[in-house]
Amino acid sequence: MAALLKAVLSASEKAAEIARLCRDAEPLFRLLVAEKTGADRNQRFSHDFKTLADVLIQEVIRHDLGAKFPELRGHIGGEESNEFTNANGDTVAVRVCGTVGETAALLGSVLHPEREAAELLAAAAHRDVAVGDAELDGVTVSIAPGDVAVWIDPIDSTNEYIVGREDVAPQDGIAPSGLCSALVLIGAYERSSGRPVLGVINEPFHRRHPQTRGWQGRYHWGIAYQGTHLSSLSPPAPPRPPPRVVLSRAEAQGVRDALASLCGGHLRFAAGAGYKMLCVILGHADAYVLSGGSTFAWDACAPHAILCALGGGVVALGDALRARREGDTGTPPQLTYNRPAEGAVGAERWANRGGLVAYVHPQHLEAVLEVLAAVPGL
Ligand code: 2IP
Ligand code: CA
Ligand code: CA
Repeated sequence: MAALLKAVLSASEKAAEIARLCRDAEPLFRLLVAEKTGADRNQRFSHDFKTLADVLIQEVIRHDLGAKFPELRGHIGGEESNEFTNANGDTVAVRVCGTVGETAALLGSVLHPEREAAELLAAAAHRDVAVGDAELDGVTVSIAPGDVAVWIDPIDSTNEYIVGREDVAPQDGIAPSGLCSALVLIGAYERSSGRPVLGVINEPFHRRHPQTRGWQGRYHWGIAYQGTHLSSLSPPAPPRPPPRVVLSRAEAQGVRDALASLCGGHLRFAAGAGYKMLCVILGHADAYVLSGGSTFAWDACAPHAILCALGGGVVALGDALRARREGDTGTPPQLTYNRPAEGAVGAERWANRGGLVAYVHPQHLEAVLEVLAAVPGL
């Protein structure tokens, strides 16, 4: 398992490098800005540049993990489809090729005439990124890569990534929006049960180096496998009521009102599904509630594994409320990651349809479910 963890961390670091490169290297940043301002947008290719960055990052992670663990090939899924249509109307499958030159040529066929941009991206895709983290040598849990599958969200909170605001002050540790909520999420789940077992969250834009002003990232990981719970984070502080809850700005009014009455002044709003779960992981919030189906397996798998490693989890809100109303007093069902939703097509197959609650302390989960059970229509 340590080998798998190291490989996932290295892949997340390479992904973070590419995400930073797209904001730092002028030929790439120009394309991002064109997208943000709408200037020249979608003129060159039928997808936006943001999507190309996402697709490339996902393919780099898929390539690197598959190269190290052939048993994982065919079991690495992600948010993005890798098919692009270029200006000539040809369909190009974005992938990491055998050499940097071949990858540059392939990306060039999508990005034409932006040759420099294609070369910069190809070089980053082929760069070796090693993780020198001595702590990992002590991780001895072993799990066969052939027993797990992977979900990737190459960049979560893409809107914040594009807009790129750096001046949003955090409130009690939670940034309401901004570049810091753009994250790389890589989660592994057990193929047979669908339970999350390993998660990595990489924050490419954690902070600016005080002297060089260059971006410094950081990562967090967790393993919850067959009774072993390990994490890069310190154990959570004991629970203190009332729970501090973080929500999407798009959350339904009835849910907001119910939770506001539960947590008084402690209701917070933030961008990014992954970032809100990270806020719970880091202890800035006690729960993240989402009543709708606007997150997907790739949003939740990695944070969920880390939450499980810390003694918490992510429950399926709709199922939990149904069971509760039927008088079931058992442990609410956790989200799982191996079964598509019946009757759904496309990305919707992997939507967390009934919403979710992410938490560390079961007491906080219980308090949240109790008030939500009284919300009509939920
Ligand atoms: C999105 C992103 C959004 C989130 C949405 C996710 O993923 O995290 O910010 O909405 O649920 O699916 P909100 O910010 O309202 O929580 P992506 O950026 O990868 O599309
Ligand atoms: Ca996402
Ligand atoms: Ca994404």
